[in-house]
Amino acid sequence: MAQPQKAKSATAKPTTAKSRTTKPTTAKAGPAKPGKGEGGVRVAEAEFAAGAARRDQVPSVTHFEQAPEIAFAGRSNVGKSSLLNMILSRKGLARTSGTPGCTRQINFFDIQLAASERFEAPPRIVFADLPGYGYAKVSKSEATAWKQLLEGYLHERPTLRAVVILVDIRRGLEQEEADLVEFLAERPGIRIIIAATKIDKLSRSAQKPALTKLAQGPDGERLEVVATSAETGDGRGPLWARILDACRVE
Ligand SMILES: Nc1nc2c(ncn2[C@@H]2O[C@H](COP(=O)(O)OP(=O)(O)O)[C@@H](O)[C@H]2O)c(=O)[nH]1
Ligand SMILES: [Mg+2]
Repeated sequence: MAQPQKAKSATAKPTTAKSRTTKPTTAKAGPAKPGKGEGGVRVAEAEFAAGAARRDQVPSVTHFEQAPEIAFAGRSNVGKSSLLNMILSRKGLARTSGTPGCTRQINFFDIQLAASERFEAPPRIVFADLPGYGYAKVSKSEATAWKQLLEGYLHERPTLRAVVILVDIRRGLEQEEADLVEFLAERPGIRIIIAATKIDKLSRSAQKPALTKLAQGPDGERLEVVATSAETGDGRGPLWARILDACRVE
């Protein structure tokens, strides 16, 4: 992992998010769309770092040198693994359609970003893949244990900057997601990003009203929504832009 050196020069430079529109694009983007600005985020390294099924297994933030952390939450089958692979430009890093048994833990991914002149990005970032909350057919004691793990993590993780809540564009925000939004409202320092998944399943004309509806939070507040498709690569740039923006705020 020799990447952080290279990335240092990018953080030292006083680049702002705005400058990206004026610079010529050179970096290649992820799987599908080259796009502009953060669409060109290049993931130099991404590796599975740890899995935590219990509180005491959660790696300490010093293990990641206090790197900003972004968590991903969503019910099973929403397309979480596919989206993680898409934005990381890695095919099999997060397992798609894995057995539920594999996802009942928080999985931490250690990510090194390549430096870019077009946007400011931390050299290192951690993604936490949260297990599906609430839905799986498990025993009550098991469900309680997950809830404690999840809520403890969300409450106490000092480096957590944002939670990306994945919602299938065809289903919209349901009770479980609304509960999570409300839970997170208690920690205003943590950004909430709604990622609408599988937008390729709807026609363009049907996407717009569905997205507008999604932006309506449980208490009538506006939520930040990004439309994504792991199938086409749509939304990679906008999602990275929000993630990097959340990383910039201390
Ligand atoms: N059409 C379409 N299918 C998707 C998309 N993302 C995921 N899927 C499919 O949805 C299913 C569940 O995806 P997966 O990533 O395993 O969901 P997870 O359980 O939330 O991790 C798989 O069959 C994927 O191929 C997408 O953007 N478009
Ligand atoms: Mg999965």
